[in-house]
Amino acid sequence: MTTRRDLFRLGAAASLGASGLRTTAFPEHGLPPGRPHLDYQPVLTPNGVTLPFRIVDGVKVFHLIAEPVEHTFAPGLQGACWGYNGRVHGPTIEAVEGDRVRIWVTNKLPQSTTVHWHGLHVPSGMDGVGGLSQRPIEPGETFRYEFVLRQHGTFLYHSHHDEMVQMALGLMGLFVIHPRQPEEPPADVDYAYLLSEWHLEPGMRRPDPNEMADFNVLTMNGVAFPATAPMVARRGERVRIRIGNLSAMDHHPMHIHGHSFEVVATDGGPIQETARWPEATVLVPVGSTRTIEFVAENPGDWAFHCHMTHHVMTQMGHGIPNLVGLDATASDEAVAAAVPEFETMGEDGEPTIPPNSAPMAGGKGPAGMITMGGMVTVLKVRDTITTRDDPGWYVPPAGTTAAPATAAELERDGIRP
Ligand SMILES: [Cu+2]
Repeated sequence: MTTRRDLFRLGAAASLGASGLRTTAFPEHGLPPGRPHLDYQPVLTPNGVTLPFRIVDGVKVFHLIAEPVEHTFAPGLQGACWGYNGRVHGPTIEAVEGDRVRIWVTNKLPQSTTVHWHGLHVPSGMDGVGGLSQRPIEPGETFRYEFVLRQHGTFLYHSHHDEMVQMALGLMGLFVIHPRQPEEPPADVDYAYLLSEWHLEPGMRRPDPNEMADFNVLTMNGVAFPATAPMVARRGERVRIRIGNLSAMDHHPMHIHGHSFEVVATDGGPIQETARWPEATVLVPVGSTRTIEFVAENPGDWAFHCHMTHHVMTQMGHGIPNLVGLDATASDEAVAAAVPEFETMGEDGEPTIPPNSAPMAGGKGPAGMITMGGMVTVLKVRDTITTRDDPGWYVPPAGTTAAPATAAELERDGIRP
């Protein structure tokens, strides 16, 4: 007779089997290196790049250089950051399950650093935690990290030494590993984002690592809307979006318009199909990744953004007294004198913007100002596309746009405004 205890044991055995799927035994020298476009469809990192590699004796060789970077968050907003290979964030590392990778890390920062491979099952001494798994990489030194990739999915890399400072300044990137066996169903297009947050006083250039709560520059792949490049999909395509979050203090509920999706994987591995459920928003906690998939079946321009309202604005929306309901025309001058950040949009022009700052919201849209900034991008779904370049604004079919009421319509429906 099968006892309850036996059932638990069977359950335990089954879950061990499932974890076997996540970490596969590969030979120490790895499998033949997976080739882009032949063995996998490369991921697209909007506003970012993929780290090049070379093959040496069957090993995929990469080179990361940690260094100071002059970074542009949005037009007019620059930061004195730290990044990899001249970029914030670092280039996306992309490889295939079973690859043996050798990643050289050169430190051109003014202080010591390490690199941690977040989510990867690596040998302990390759884990990159300063003082725990290795001694730090001193300025001017180059260290070797080498291991076989035993998983597939969306992972991260970041400094794990003086983390508060080094991550606040930008030392992080995405690490995407494709499966050795093709997935079913395959994604037609595969986008990857790394979310982060910064505190940059208007007029200052150095992001403040001491900030704990008030982040005023919210970024996707290091840039704030309207600097974020759109995602582009043909109607009917299966779209994958990989989202990593290495913000200092905030989880981000990422919301898509016009569609719903399933979360198919985390940085812990794939989620079984029977364990998925539909969502239109996915919470991406600090220090995690979430991968979502859906069929782009609704033509149009669709916002994809963090749903925290203070994360869809930039700099100027912070620290301003509550002025809602105030008769602005009567009090502008007094308020502007007391609160330098405040200025009502005048009839005769734009508000003045301090040097090295971005307006708290806004990009020009086809129907006026888009009143969002920060952690926002746009998914553009079209019946036909020829490239993944920005196809411009969607032109809705006649009669499918919200429009002012006519008197006849109001009369017909018995609406008395
Ligand atoms: Cu957010």
